[in-house]
Amino acid sequence: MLKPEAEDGQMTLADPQFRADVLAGLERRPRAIPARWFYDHRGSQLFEQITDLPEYYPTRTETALLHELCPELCALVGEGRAVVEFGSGSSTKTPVLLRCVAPSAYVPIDISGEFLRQSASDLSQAFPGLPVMPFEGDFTRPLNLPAAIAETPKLGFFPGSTIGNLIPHAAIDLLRAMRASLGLGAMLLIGMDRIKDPAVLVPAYDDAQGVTAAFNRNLLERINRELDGTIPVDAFVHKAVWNDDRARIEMHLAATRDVAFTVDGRDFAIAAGETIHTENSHKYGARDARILLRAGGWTPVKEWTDAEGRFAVILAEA
Ligand code: AVJ
Repeated sequence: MLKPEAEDGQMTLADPQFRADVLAGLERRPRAIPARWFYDHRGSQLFEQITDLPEYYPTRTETALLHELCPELCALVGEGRAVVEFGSGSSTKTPVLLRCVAPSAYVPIDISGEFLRQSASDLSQAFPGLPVMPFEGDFTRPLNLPAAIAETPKLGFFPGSTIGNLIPHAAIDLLRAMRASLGLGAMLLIGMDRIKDPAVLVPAYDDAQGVTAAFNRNLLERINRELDGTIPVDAFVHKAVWNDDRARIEMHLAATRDVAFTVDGRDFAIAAGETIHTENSHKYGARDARILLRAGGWTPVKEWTDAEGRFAVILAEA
C-alpha cells in the first residue's frame, strides 16, 4: 500500500492512477480524494509518528492485544499454517504474530514492491528459519498465491483497522477477495477499531501536536510535488469529524479563503469553507463487526478486546 519516494526529495514519475484520482476527486462534489494516496515517503513517516501519539490509541492497543491473545490464538489456529499478511507488514505487530503461531511460511502481500522487499528482508533476518515469500499484487482482487504453499492452510492477517478505510460495501468485497485468495480451510485474524465516545475518537484524528493535520495536508504537498500543482497549502486547515450516522471519522481539508490553483495544467477554484474529503475511518461495534465478516464470507470464531473495549482483534474461519 505504501509508495516510497526518493529520499532526496527528487521528483518521481507520478503514478497515473494518482493523477486520475486527484483530478476526478477535485472535480467531483463533494470533492474527495482516496486515502491510499496519503502514503508517499513523507506521509508514511508522518503515519509512523501518528502511531506513537498519546491520543492515537489503536496501534498500542492492538499490539498489546496481540501479545495477550497469543496462547489462545495458537490453540485455535494450530501450528504450521502459512501466514499471509495483507499489506507489507509492521515491524512491531508482525513479529508478535509470527512468534506466536510458528508458521511454515510468511507471505506479505503489497502493491508496492519496494516497501514489500524491505519489510520482507527485515523479517527474514529476525526469523532465520522461516521461508519469507513477498508477493507483489493488489489484494483487493483474488490472487493466485505461490504454488509452494498451495496445499498449506493459510492464516490471513489484516491488522490496524485498515478495513475501516473502506465503505462497507467495498470492505465486504475485500473480505470476499481475501477468502478467495486464501482458499479452503483458511482463517483470518483482523483488527477493527470500535465505536466509542467522540471525545476519544476525535482527538485521535486531531492531535494536540498537529501531526495528523500535517499528515492530511501532506496530500496537498504531494499533489504539488508530483502533479505540478500550485495549491496554496497554507489556505487549508485539517478537520476531523465524527459522522455518527455512518459510524466513521472523516478527515477533510477546509479552505479558509477563496483559492484558485492549477494541478497538471487544469484550473480549479475552491470557495472559502469548502472541503476536500480525504479519509474515512469506519468504526464497528461488536455485532457490526460480526455482520461485516459474515457478509464477507467469514465465520467469527473468537474475539479479543482491551479492558476498555476500544479495539477488537477477531479470528474468523472461511
Ligand atoms: C491506517 C487507516 C488504520 O484510520 O486510523 C490515522 C489512518 N488516519 N490517522 C486510521 C489514519 C489518520 C489509520 N489507518
